[in-house]
Amino acid sequence: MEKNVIDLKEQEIELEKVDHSYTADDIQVLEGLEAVRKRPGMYIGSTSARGLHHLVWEIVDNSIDEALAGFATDIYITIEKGNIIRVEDNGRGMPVGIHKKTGVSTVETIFTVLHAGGKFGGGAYKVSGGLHGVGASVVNALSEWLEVNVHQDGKEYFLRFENGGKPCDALQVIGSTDKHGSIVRFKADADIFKETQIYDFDTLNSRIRQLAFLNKNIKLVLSDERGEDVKKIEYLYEGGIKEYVKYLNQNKTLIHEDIVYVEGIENGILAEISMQYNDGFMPNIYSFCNNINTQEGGTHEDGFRLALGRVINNYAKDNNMIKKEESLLGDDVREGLTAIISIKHPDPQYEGQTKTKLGNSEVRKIVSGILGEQLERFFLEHPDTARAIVDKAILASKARLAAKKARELTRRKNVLEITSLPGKLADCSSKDASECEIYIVEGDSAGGSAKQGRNSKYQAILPLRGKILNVEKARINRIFDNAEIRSMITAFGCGIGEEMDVTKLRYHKIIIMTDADVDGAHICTLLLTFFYRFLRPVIEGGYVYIAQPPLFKIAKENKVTYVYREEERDEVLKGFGDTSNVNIQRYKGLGEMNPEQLWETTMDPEVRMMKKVSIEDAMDADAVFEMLMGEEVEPRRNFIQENAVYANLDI
Ligand code: TSJ
Repeated sequence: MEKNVIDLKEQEIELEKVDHSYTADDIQVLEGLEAVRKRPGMYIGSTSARGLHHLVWEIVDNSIDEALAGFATDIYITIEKGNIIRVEDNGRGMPVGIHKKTGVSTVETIFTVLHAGGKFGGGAYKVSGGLHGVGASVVNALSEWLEVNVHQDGKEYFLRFENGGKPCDALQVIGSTDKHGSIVRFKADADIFKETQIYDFDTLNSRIRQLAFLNKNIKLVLSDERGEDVKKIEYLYEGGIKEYVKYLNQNKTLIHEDIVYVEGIENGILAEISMQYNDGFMPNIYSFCNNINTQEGGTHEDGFRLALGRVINNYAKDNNMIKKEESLLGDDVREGLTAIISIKHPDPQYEGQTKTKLGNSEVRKIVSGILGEQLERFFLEHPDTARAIVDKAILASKARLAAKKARELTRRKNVLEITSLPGKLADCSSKDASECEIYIVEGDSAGGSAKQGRNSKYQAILPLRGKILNVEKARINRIFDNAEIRSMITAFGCGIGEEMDVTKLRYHKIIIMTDADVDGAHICTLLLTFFYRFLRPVIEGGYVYIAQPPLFKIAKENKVTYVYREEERDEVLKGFGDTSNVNIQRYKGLGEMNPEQLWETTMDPEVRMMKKVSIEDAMDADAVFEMLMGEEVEPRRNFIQENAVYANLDI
């Protein structure tokens, strides 16, 4: 493979709006950052927890670029006490010289001129300044303070900004050093991030692990210094996306051992593909461009599908596994396939509703060429694997025809049933979907309490018996035969899969309420997997929540406090002072709560805690359970859980 060395001779920053007189520059610069503070959403999407975490990625991406350019190997990301973020790399260090057009140091320019970072350096695969990449100056603008240290040529430089990005001084030499690299520390501005300034360890951890998978041989270290015990996780994947596929398939039964990995570079576009089949039926195909998950697919995915279909059909025909006139369809060859397609492109064009569809047309042929040629060779070298894959596709094609009939039957049945809601459902009286909620409750006894405790005007209850079908492991006809799934579909009223219409959804909050134990967590996973596979717009629309029942009830005399986290329990106890006649009750299941308690703790919109499920979270549902726990917490409780209730469970 060619080494991706960026030509970095071009040191000049292209400034978009900067005048050549320095006084005028200063005004322009201030106006730039002021604009960011006035309308932060325009630059980072939102000022919610999501926007807050975006600041971290904006900085980390710059260090990734330095590593992709071949100059840094290690990146440290630390959450310091007080929710201060520190990002450190061992690259060349940001340029310290005076910048021609601004008359101040390049370091200062990077942090005070909008988009300066994105335009910086020429050439290859910059992941910073990408899809949402807005540059380091935006982070500076939205920080209470930000500090930069540069280690370069024996000297250590320092610069601090305050009050939304104003430099406190010029860049200074503060000492000597034998290291090289860049360090940025910042504190997000509470005036901007009003909702929360607390970083979620799991959110940072999942993305950092993903970045490590996508960029092989870069060491990424995440530390959390906020708690009493420092948490530290180190990632370095020599195999890159090959290890990503292994990770995604870790709990699956494989139909072949060796993981396919191919790579190639053409016209400055680097393409890597890795894949392996499991015995499941759902495809798990994720594509990326410059480390961004292209959720709407695009030309790299098209190229992948093209080559995959062609190579498998050719092999099947050449080896007389199917007749010359037959062919396996795309759905057949993708059944049970886990694949990562990752390209690095110097000038990506994004399209689609969410701008996550790769549009560059030259990519289609490049990816299909690289995969086509190398997969064909892989099949010749691994005939057992090739046969296992083709056999699976042939089975899928037979099942497809059977399933089509079954689906037609079910569809007709659904039409009949739609007039009568499932018997187990206790519906609400309101018909205004925007105020209606449906609780999917584990077990009849908890379902009973929920029915009695609810506000029947806008809260519906659907109890589920036992475990629902794992849709990852079942063919389509069995999915529609499952009683629990059928009652959900009928209750929701919006159909399913290709025929679904989210505007017909009868409840704008679908709330999963399961016990805070391993079984409950498992049911929750199964439900989310089902939603992800068949009701994706419902997750995308933000309609799905996970209820958070309390773990403990602490009572002293007639004062009662409900506690939702282990750590919180000790705080509450301290608050009680004398603990002699304190009664601590650990809730094991929802069934232990009477209807009033269930309402008070878990269902009353004024006090309950819920986690909103995001599509990213649902993505590798059964691979990492913690990821299913969303970032947003409802409603007006002024603390955010740092760890999900279930996060420490071993599933
Ligand atoms: F920009 C930033 F603040 F977000 C940031 C940049 C934050 C962190 C933690 C690191 C970096 C960064 C930038 N790491 N490495 C670099 N490299 C350069 O800026 C650099 C250095 C030298 C040359 C050259 O041509 O000599 C070019 C570049 C882009």
